[in-house]
Amino acid sequence: MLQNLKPNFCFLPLIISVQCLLVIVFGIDHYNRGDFPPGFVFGAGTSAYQVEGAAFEDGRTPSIWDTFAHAGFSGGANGDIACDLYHKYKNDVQLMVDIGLEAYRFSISWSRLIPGGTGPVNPKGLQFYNNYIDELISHGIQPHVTLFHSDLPQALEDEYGGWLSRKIVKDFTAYAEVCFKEFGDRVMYWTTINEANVYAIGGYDNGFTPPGRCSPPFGVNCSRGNSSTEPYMAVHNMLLAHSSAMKLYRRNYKSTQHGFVGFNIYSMWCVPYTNASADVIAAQRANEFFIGWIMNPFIFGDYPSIMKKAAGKRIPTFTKYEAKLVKGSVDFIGLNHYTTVSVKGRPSSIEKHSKDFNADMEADFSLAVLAADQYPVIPSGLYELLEYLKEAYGNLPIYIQENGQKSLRNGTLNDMPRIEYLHAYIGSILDAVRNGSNTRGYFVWSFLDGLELLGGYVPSYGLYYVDLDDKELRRYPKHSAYWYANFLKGKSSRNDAIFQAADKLPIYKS
Ligand code: IFM
Repeated sequence: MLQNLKPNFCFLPLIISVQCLLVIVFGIDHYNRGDFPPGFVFGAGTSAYQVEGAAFEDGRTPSIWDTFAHAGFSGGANGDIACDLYHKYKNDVQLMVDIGLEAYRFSISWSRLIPGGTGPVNPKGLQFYNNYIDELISHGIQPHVTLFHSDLPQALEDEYGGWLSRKIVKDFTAYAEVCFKEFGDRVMYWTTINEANVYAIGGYDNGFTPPGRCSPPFGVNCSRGNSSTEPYMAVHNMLLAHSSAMKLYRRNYKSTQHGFVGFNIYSMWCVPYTNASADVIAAQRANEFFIGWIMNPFIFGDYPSIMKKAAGKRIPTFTKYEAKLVKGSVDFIGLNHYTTVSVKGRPSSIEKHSKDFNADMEADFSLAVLAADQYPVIPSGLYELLEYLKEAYGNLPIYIQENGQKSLRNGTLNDMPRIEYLHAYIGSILDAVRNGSNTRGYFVWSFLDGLELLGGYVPSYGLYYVDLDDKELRRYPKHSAYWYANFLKGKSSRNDAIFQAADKLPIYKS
């Protein structure tokens, strides 16, 4: 998603830090699965629209992501068929078993389960997710379920503007209740909302992601929206919807199901460009905007004061009731972390008359943003992020729910850079855990090469390559899949583990 943010920063001088361009070797090099504490889980993940396909089958209705893709914004690609996991889930679970995944993170398609967004449950959607969960459980794989991953039912967007309306709180809670009631006997880990912060920026500020709203001069082709207020409103309603679902879970399900409910943040880590105090202050400000926007309400019951000061009346105020509802309403935080960017302070020169999230955030600094085919490998950034969360927010349980290397889908199964990336980042988590971080799990993004919001099927994150030219959509393990399998078997995590030929995975045949 980082590249998705880039255009929004274009009006500022970009300062690409040399640090970003280097692969920084950090932390412990040799470690193995057994070095992690008991209970720490390793898995991989995908989300519904990116892999399921069967978009028009068995009663599913379009989501805002379908609409966005069909309008041509995903490079002309869409998720109509995607990896066809809807029909191939049994084979895919077998591939997970081949790797030795302990847990699997996936999202439920709201409009497959409740086609109207609100109202009757679709029996076929219910059956599919029951089967999928059963298949995982029967193979000893722990399901971690996300309820919302960018795919709001189009019906709710049309009816009342989706996340911009307070009505979403009731409908989201009802949807969550269906999931808790139907699947909660087997699902212990629930994440309500994925990447609320960048969902709001992309969807309502620059308009580059669904539902594609923005206002001039902050986005391109803005035909509707208000970039100055809507991102703040959307996050506010997401926090309220989450907290309402959590309240319901704690009241009606926790005592019998014993599960955990968390919230996910896209957590790019911002570091100062130099040690100069202007840069240090600027980096802190960026982290408050990206991370504090979500964390402060959960821990302190309010937005960071720096944000309130910058946004004034444009950021909603929590009523006493809302603050109480939101504060303490997470059992864990899910982090999607891909890279670190550096931030440079500068004297503020231009007085902006109209402002959006970025103008509020960048009052006096430039954010160096790197759009690259591969994310710069800066594992020290993840370590620092985990330290920061521990110190600033009281060491809540954390799951790294997405971390992985972006490459181009070109058919090659030899993805050594991805192995280096995964090895380095997992090592940095072990460092943080040894230093007291309450991080409890790690999920590679992603299990399969799926649809990307902006790049369609050009970018690739998967442990498995999916041959889109093959009508069977065969999956092929990349070297990173072998590496992860060997790591999970407890073998040395270093490169020599990759080619232990005896452990080669079977090639998938459908
Ligand atoms: O594929 C996406 C995912 O849907 C959300 N987080 C970022 C990933 C990589 O771009």
